[in-house]
Amino acid sequence: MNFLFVFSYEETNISQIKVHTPPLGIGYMAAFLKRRGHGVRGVDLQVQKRSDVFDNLDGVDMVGISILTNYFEQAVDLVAELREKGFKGKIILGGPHVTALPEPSLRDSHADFVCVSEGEEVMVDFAEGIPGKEIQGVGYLQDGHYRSNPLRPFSTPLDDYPFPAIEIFKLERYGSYNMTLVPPSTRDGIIMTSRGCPFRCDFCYRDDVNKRMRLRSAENIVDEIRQLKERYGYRKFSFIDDCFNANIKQAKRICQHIIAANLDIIFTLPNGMRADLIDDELAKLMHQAGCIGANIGVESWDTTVAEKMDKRLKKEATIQAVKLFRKHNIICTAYFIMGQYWDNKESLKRNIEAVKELNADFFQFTNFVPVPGSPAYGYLHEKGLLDIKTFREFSLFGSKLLFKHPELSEEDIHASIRIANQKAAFRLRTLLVMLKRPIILWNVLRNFGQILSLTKIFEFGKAPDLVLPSPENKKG
Ligand code: B12
Repeated sequence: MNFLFVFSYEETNISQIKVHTPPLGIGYMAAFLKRRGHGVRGVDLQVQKRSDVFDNLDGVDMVGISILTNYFEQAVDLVAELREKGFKGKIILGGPHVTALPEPSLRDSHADFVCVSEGEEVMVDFAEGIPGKEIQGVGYLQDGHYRSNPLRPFSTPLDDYPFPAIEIFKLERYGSYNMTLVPPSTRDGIIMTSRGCPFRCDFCYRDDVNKRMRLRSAENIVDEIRQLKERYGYRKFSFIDDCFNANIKQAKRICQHIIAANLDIIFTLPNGMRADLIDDELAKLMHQAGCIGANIGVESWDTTVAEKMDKRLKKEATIQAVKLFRKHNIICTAYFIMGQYWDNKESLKRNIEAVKELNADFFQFTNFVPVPGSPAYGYLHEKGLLDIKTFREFSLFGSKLLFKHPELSEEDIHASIRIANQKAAFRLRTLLVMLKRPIILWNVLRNFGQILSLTKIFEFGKAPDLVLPSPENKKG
């Protein structure tokens, strides 16, 4: 059979981070199908034109569309256009948004099938000619009724997965996952060393099928790095795990194997590491293995809010993590969410104060987005508090309040993000980091426009009357 996979994406006027990496989800499904001799093409709308989809339809039996929430409406339009242009094959949707909202995704899109959770074995079943109605993990409509087949437990060890078939994408069009730390021409090799996450932060999407975290062996990961280096010349890598150091022993093992294999690479960890699972040995091994940048998900500096969002991170551990990364020459960015359901003016003010108290190299303060599939989305939905006109507004860097906040206005949150980013930008630390790594200064100047629209640091509006935490509350 012949398959065409499309990664749904569109540029909108809502500020969005312009990082594009080859979609590994499609890469893995393609590898599974190619290994069994099926034909697979890929069109990634992050870096390709919509017309490329229609130029690649000849002889295709099935189109699979991969969807993040922001790009759901775009995918719905694409299904309609495929039908209008007479595509007679089957259309299946998948990806985080669809796994979170399978029935509405199917009904709103008029696709033939939806895939809940991971699609490798689902697509192989389709390729082997098994009717969709009998495939585990598939949802479909029967006489207008939504039917979802039992979910597929994960049996195949990740080490037995073929490496993602990223060759189906236009690899020369992708850049680096990290816009600041490396020269602009850098292209990243993208690797996922594990699947799933043992933590349960309420703002994070998770595919509840794989509650258990699954790890690859360090040998298998080193083999993939070596192959990506030899085949595509990658020297800079991004490990995009949900939580690279959820298992600190595993994280050390991976670094030890990279060092032992003499791979001579550099890498970054763009998706927040767990700050309380970093010790001196791990930071040292990460540096020796080639790590130049690691980000930590702090999210809130207010103990009550951090507890309510199930982040459960002690401030001391976070401060220690920043110190260890500095000691071992690893640039650290701390992520904070502003405008969580639990936030109030005092907690927002605390997050702003974290700039001084934590003093990480960089900070990223973003808008709270209740993504479908996250506990927060479920909670707000249940309480009828969601205020969603279009999923297109689901940008971390947008400023739309996507639910009725009990205490804060859109302006409170927008202004607190602006002030926090201003405080973070105009610090001695920022200057010292740039002097130590001039490439960062060069990249900031080169991406100045985008950084301004993302951080709003040069917007000088009225400061929201954020109440200062009273001294007795300082302890919080
Ligand atoms: C890499 C990544 C990015 C990259 C690029 C996207 C890409 N290339 O995939 C970048 C940095 C650009 C990115 C950005 C964003 N991201 Co992001 N990102 C990820 C990350 C860390 C890894 C994705 C990945 O490769 N996973 C590994 C593969 C194996 O899994 P997968 O992609 O889910 O695919 C499997 C299944 O979903 C399924 N499947 C997927 N597609 C399809 C299609 C078909 C037809 C079928 C049958 C099955 C199927 O089978 C696949 C194989 O098992 C995930 C977290 C995660 N763990 O997945 C977040 C994640 C996907 N991102 C998320 C979000 C919200 C965003 C943003 C929209 C944030 C924002 N609001 O601004 C932005 C969008 C901006 C943009 N530029 O697009 C959310 C999505 C939640 C949701 N409900 O949509 C996630 C899940 C993070 C989270 N935990 O909340 N992201």
